[in-house]
This record gives sequence, structure tokens and C-alpha cells, in this order.
Amino acid sequence: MSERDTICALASGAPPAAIAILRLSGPKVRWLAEQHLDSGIPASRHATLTDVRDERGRLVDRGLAIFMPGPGSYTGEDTLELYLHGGAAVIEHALGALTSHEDVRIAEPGEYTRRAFEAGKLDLTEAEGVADIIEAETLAQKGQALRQLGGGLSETYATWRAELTGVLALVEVAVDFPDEGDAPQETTAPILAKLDRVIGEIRAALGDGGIGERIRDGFRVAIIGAPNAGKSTLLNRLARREAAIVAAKAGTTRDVIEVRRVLGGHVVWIADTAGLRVTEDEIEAEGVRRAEMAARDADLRVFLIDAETPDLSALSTDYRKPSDLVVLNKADLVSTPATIEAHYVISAKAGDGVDALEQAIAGFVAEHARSVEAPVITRQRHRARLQDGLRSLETARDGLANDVGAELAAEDVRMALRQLGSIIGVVGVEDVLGAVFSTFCIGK
Ligand SMILES: Nc1nc2c(ncn2[C@@H]2O[C@H](COP(=O)(O)OP(=O)(O)OP(=O)(O)O)[C@@H](O)[C@H]2O)c(=O)[nH]1
Ligand SMILES: [Mg+2]
Repeated sequence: MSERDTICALASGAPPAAIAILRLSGPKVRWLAEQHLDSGIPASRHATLTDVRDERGRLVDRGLAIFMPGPGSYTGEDTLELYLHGGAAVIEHALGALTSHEDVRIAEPGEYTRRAFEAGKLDLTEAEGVADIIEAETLAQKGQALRQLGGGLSETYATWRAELTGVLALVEVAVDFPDEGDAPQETTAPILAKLDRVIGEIRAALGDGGIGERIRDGFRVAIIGAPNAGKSTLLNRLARREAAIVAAKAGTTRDVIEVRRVLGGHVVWIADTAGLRVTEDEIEAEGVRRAEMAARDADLRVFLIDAETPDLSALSTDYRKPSDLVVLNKADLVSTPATIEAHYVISAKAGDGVDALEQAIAGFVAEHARSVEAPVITRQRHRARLQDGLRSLETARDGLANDVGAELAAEDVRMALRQLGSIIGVVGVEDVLGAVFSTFCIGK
């Protein structure tokens, strides 16, 4: 991927569509406008109606062209957008004509935003916000992405970095002037106070319950219970399709089967799992292991109990949480009300009570999502780097408190600065960039 190539791509949705937006960016944009537009280079930032021609002068289509000269464009380079009729043949003809020249090619996924990042128009979390807003399916995802691309995360990370730079300066003074006669207490106390403040804030951010990642990737609900309780029947009800196999035989489900729904305004993954029991069957035992893993990973567990033959053993597992739901199934088979305490009584087969259960799940997710106002972690990538940063700061803190040596502490603070810097993309991120931008769509 040579940086000096001029790139072009379809930036709008798949044809047929009302309009196709073709986007061009790079050093040859002015020249391409002269070659292909009857208007020549359009006036900057004005919509210009023009005929578009191919490399042999044949008419491609007639449409609007908007020229945005660098550096005041999205990528920082000269940029041209063409608004043509949104048909497959128009797009093919236009892109074929534009890329018939040397050093002009179709853009890689995310390449426009990558150029914007390299031009310093956005930092890495803002660039991720661009990808997220395109992918957003719920208003919550969109809101979070919008905040992120507007610098909502960058601000927090930049503040921490600024504070740590201040801490580093103080530590370096201690390195330069050791044993000046000051009691160590006097020199280290203010440094420790500053360090503790940042450590406290990072710990609070990490203790957000993963809400930012959940809003972006989806909340997790696991249906757990004994074999034959009706877990797969319930999943199919909630999925509104036959996603899992239902059978009278106990031990039918082995793999974890997940379906995706939007509930309470959020993406929710509902998992059906193997019935929990001790078994000699190797495959079923693996299924039980996966079921327990899904149960632990979930934000909410639905413990499903067969009202006819109640087996309550799942309720005493260590992964049960107070907010979890206990649901009595097969209500249609029992005439006398059950003696166990359940939040909901349903018949997964007939559908009775399933709506109320679904509303309860939606309510849980919505409330859970509200519990953190503005998470500063929206991806696993942020969390991992922030955890690394926190560890470095804790080491620095312990070193300073125990008078191990300012030099070592300075190195740990520098390390934390780098780790936080890699989140916003100011340091050592070449490997990260590839991973981040490859998930973009072409044309963005
Ligand atoms: N009468 C009645 N039967 C039900 C109900 N829910 C499930 N069943 C039946 O119970 C049997 C087991 O249902 P599944 O949904 O396969 O149960 P499961 O919990 O997924 O079972 P495993 O995958 O083996 O753990 C099937 O014959 C279902 O038709 C219900 O509400 N009422
Ligand atoms: Mg099943």
C-alpha cells in the first residue's frame, strides 16, 4: 500500500441505489478531474454539475462533483466526490476509467480513515468511532460511536497522559537530585498523591462492568438448567425461529447455540446450552463444560426448571448472581402451582409467559447499560492496554512508596504512558493499525 497512490472507491451502498457516491483521494485528484470531468477541476466545496467521461472520452454518466482540496479535507489530501446514478454499470464504468491510470487504484478497507489518522485528523479511538458508527444497529451503539468519534474517549486518555507526564517530570527530578537532604517523605508524597489519583481513575474505568464493550458487541444472556428442562424450546421462542434442535431425549443440546436479538434497545446474544448433569459421555461432558463457561461469561442467566420434575441443582452453582432469573417451565403440564420460588412461570412450548420473560430480559439489559454513563472503554483492545498501563503504574507506585528507586519508577511511568498512548494511537501502533483499519468497509 504505497501512500502516494491516489485511491478511489464506492462510498455509498450496494447498487442498485438512487445515487452512487464515488470518493477519490490523493495527489492525482486534480489531474483526474481534468481528465474525466467536462467541468475540469470543480470550484472548491461547491456542487458542480458535470459530464463524467472515461479514458477514451466516452460519456460515463452525468452527475455532481465536489472538490475538497487538501489539507482541509477528511483525509488531508485533495479529495473529489462524484454523485452519479447508483447503477452497477455506472459504477463499474466510472471506477474502471479512474483506475485505468498509473498510481490510481481501488482503496483498501478503511484507507480513507487511515489516511485521515496519518494526517493527524483523528486519533485511533476516533477512527474506531467512525467504523463503529457505520456498523451501529442500535441507537445506543450509534450514541456511543458518535461520542467516541467526537473525541469523548481521547479526552480522558489525553488527560491521564498529561497527568502522568507531570508525574514523570517530578520523578525525574528525584532521579537527578537524589539524597539532597530532603526526607524521602517530602519528595515522594506529592508524587504518590498524583499517581494515586490517576490509578484510582483508571481502576474506576476498568470497573465499568464492560458496559462499553457490551453496548458495542452485545449483551450476553445464557439459558441454563437440567437436561430436558425446555431450554432449546425457550431459545426457539425467543429467537422466533427453530434455531436449536428440540427433542424429548435428555442431553440433546451439546454446543452453545447463540441467537441475536435487539432487546431494550440493545444487541443481546441469547445462548442455549447443554443440560447440566454428570455424564460418562465425552461429547456431552464437553457440552456441559461449555455450558458452564457460557453461564460464567453471561451478563444474565436464566435458570430454567421443569415444573413437572423440578431439578434445582443448577441454582446452587457458584456463578448464580442475585440479578439472575429463575423460570419455571412446562406450566401447562402441572395443575397445582409449584412450591419453588420462581420469577416467571412459563410454557415455552405453548408460548405462555414468554413475552413477560422477554420484557424482563430487555429491562435488565436497558438498566445494566444505563449503569455507566460514559464508558471510556468500548473495545477489548482498550481494556487490555489500560490494564497493562494500570499494572505499570501500580509497580511505579509501590517502588516509590518503598523507596526502591526513582529511576525504576520513572521507567514504569514511561511504560504506562506508552501503553495509554497506544490506545489513542500516538505511539508504536503499526501492528495495531492494520488490525483496526482492516475491519472497516471499503470507501470509508
Ligand atoms: N408440555 C411441554 N413440553 C415442553 C415445554 N418445553 C419443552 N417441552 C418439551 O420438553 C422436551 C425437551 O425440550 P428441549 O427444549 O429439547 O429441552 P432442553 O432443555 O433443551 O434439553 P437438553 O438439550 O437435552 O438439555 C421436548 O419434548 C419439548 O417439546 C413446555 O413448556 N411444555
Ligand atoms: Mg436443548
